[in-house]
Amino acid sequence: MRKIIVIGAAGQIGSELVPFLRNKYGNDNVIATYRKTLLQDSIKKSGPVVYLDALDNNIISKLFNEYEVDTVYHLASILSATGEKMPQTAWNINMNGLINVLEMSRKYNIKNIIWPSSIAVFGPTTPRDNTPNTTILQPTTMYGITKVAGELLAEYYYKKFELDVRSIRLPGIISSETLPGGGTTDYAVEIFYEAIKKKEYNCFLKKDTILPMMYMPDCLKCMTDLLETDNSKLKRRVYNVTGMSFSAEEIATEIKNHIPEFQIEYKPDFRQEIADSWPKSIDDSLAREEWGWNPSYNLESMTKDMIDILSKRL
Ligand code: AKB
Repeated sequence: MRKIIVIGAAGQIGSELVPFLRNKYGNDNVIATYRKTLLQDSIKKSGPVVYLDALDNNIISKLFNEYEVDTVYHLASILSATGEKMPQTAWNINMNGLINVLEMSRKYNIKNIIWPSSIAVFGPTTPRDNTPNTTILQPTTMYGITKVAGELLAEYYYKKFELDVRSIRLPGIISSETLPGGGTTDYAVEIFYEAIKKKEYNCFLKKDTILPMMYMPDCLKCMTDLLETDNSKLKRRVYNVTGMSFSAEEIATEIKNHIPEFQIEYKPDFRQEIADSWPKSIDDSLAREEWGWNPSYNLESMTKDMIDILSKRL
């Protein structure tokens, strides 16, 4: 059985990945770590929980040793919109956090590391439709710059030290448990909360802005399928993945099919420029070929599920 540590367990992905992993690998085998944001009670009650600052090598080393960790999910990161407000902090947390985790993983012979990259590695010079796995990477956000540098570090540690780091370029993730914070794709989650609570939403992107997205159940599947794939099948360290692509207007129309009185207004802010620099759709054929990636949700099924879950809870 694996001994897994999840760094950044309180975030949008971590808060759902931890219960998913505990279910699959056993409660005691998944250590949830947090820094600023406190963990949900259900995570605290179901297994080990510890404080970890990825900038502090001593704590990482202590935990790897104490729990005999062999697998790491390093999720702690500052996202695109917050990164534009504090670029130096984004560089510090995203880059120094990653290199610490890689260094400690090398020292403690960690078997596998999963570190999410993002569609933010692409920029205005990248082809925007059906963006290939190997293409121009010239991002214009600090977040994107840290993700490109992180991908190169992952390749470097694999080639030089045989450290098995694997990465997926996640699109916007839509989920019902924990709100995302500080991203450009966050609108696609907020819109559901506002549609259910207030029947209206002020969207910070233009209505014709199309971005790649994925529903959380597919994201969890993707992060665990990639981990469990035999290394001999993988021809690269970093994979494009996607679930669906839609415009802000298309998701609003889909929500109206369930909540006819829902109204949306578009008031683009600084995040529009970030969204305009990213692809509209992603070619994830290499992930499909090499490790069987196959998402289950599209705009229609994701919207129905989100509304069912959130209507009961809110
Ligand atoms: C963001 O919007 O910054 C993230 C991402 C696409 O990586 N959700």
